[in-house]
Amino acid sequence: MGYVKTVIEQLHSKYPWEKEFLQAATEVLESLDVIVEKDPKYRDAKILERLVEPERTVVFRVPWTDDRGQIQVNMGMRIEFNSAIGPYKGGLRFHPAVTVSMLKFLGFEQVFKNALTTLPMGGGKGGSDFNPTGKSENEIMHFCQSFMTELYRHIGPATDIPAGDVGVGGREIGFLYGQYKRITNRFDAATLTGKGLSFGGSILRPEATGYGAVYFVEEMLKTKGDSIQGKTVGVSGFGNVSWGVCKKATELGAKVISLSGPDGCIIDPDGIGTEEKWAYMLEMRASGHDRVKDYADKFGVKFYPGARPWDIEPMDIAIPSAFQNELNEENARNLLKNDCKVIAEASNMGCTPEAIHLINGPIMYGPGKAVNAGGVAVSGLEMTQNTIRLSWRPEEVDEKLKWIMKSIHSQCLSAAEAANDPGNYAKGANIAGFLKVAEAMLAQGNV
Ligand code: 2IT
Repeated sequence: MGYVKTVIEQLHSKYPWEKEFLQAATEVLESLDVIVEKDPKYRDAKILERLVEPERTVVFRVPWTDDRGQIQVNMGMRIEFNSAIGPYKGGLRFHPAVTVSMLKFLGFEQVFKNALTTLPMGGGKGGSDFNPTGKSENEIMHFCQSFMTELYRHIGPATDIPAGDVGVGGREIGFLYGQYKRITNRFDAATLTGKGLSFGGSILRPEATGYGAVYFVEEMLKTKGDSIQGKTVGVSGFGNVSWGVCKKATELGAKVISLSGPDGCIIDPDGIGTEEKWAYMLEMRASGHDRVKDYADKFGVKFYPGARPWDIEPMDIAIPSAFQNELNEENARNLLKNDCKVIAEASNMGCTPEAIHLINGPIMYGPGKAVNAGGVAVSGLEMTQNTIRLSWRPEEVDEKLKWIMKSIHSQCLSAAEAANDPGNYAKGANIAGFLKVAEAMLAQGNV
């Protein structure tokens, strides 16, 4: 049996309950077929078997007291997946659905994504099943402090550098950093990224994932002699990533018509394109209610309870920006029917495998690990600024972000071309990321 197939089968029999992780790993491994079957060095060094097993996983208890004085207990975790090319780097997700499987899928994707950024960062991910919805600021702070009281011993500027993800934004990073500094008595700014501007954060980090995604889409369209100008864009979610997409897509002349939340979605035919609307998105997120209906009430547009934005109005570009598997086969079929040109995942693993199977080819498909890498890339720039104790100007950071997204785009295209599958960004991203990590692993021996 082929090497890739063997490793996929081993993984399925070893961790049959880890659904999301198996989904992510299978997708990546299958696209490495062309590379690893023709050169025995990968099989001899057991590179794939090592790649799919995290270097270290820390699981811990997070006890805290809520506003009523009741004791609460959550699960905390950090998965240090791969440090071949740099210290572990990746976000923290606070969400009630968080499991080992979810964090393993995110950590695994992060390894390849970080390799694509051109920066020296390994991959990791962490989080908790803590549900931030409806919690007071006091409860959030106490939870973050308790979480860091264990996490601090596993992280540091040369070891592991967490950041935000779903449920963890600037406010949470502030609380986490404060507790880290208090316990260690060190101002190690490069231990966390996404910090506030007043204590070592980078300009443009909040915008970076969304801006980067739009830059990537612009590069994709450019290969067809097209551009984002005048296009209709559908977005899901209403958090940090969606906010950045709305701002940059509008700036480049597109119209963003949708947002979504756990309660449903909204369609704004005038476009989510004003400072007032963007500020309101931040307000909705900060409220902790986690519902998008508020936008419809505020701006007098239509709310669709329980619906996803993909099927309601035709869109030229679909940018899932909320969660994994948020665009399925049926959504993909409708997008195809409505003549959608680009589907670009700003969320990690935004599309289901069945959706990807349908769209990759007929529609230009950008995988999360390439499209959303601008976020972690600017985190890398934040670490550098912390290390050299200097803050770059907004134009400097933006220029570096643009350059990195262009580089990721061309790495994907070149790798896809070399694999005889031109235009397959998903395959190209996996191969280009793999080659960088595998080379470092081979050079460093069996560790
Ligand atoms: O999925 C991601 O790349 C992130 N949540 C950002 C990670 C980071 O370290 O900035």
